[in-house]
Amino acid sequence: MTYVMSDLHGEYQKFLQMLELIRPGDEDVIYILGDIVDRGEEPINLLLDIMNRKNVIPLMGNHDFLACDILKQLVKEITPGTTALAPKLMNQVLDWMDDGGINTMLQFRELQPCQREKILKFISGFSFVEIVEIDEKCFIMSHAGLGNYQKGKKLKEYTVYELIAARPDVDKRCFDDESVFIVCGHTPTRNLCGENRIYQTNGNIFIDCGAVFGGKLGCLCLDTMEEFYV
Ligand SMILES: [Mn+2]
Repeated sequence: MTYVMSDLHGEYQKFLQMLELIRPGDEDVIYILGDIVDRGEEPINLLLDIMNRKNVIPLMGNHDFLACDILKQLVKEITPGTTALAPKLMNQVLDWMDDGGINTMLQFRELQPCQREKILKFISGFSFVEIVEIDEKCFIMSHAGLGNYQKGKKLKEYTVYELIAARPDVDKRCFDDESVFIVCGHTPTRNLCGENRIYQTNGNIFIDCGAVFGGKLGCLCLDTMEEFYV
């Protein structure tokens, strides 16, 4: 079976509860469509856990991208002789803190240098788009969907912004072929349909059910289209 979830945002306990519920076997694959870090309680424990699971495939979210970029700079900048950060980096750090980065930064700081390096390398390797074909269906997955969608535009032509940070047009059907679906997180479904549940419309499947915002962690099985919530 192939499962998808997204926007875990440090909700490590909910992730473990979801695994209890779906009980994936060695043959099963779980895609996490980005935003593993920031906002929630245990972003680094969650990353360390995911790193050691062979059947979990993480994709890049805007929070993961930003955290990785800033942490790489901080690791380089903060040496025993550092007394102040460059203003540009300082502003980036402050914006990140405003956007829920505090736990990610503090917990990252507790790690040994080799673990830090391993985590940054791990996040840097997240892919931006994955395509899965199951039976007659094709699922195109990314954190934010296909922003500024245009017919005929190749997947590799989408910018990082369009794949991890754009907001969706829920009324737009992108592919005429009704067996093709775009699966994404990033925008909580409560903002799209008024409820914390997986929302399907016009060939788009939105799966961010607001786990870190008092909603739920949702998970969709792409083989059966069964929905799971914790
Ligand atoms: Mn996001």
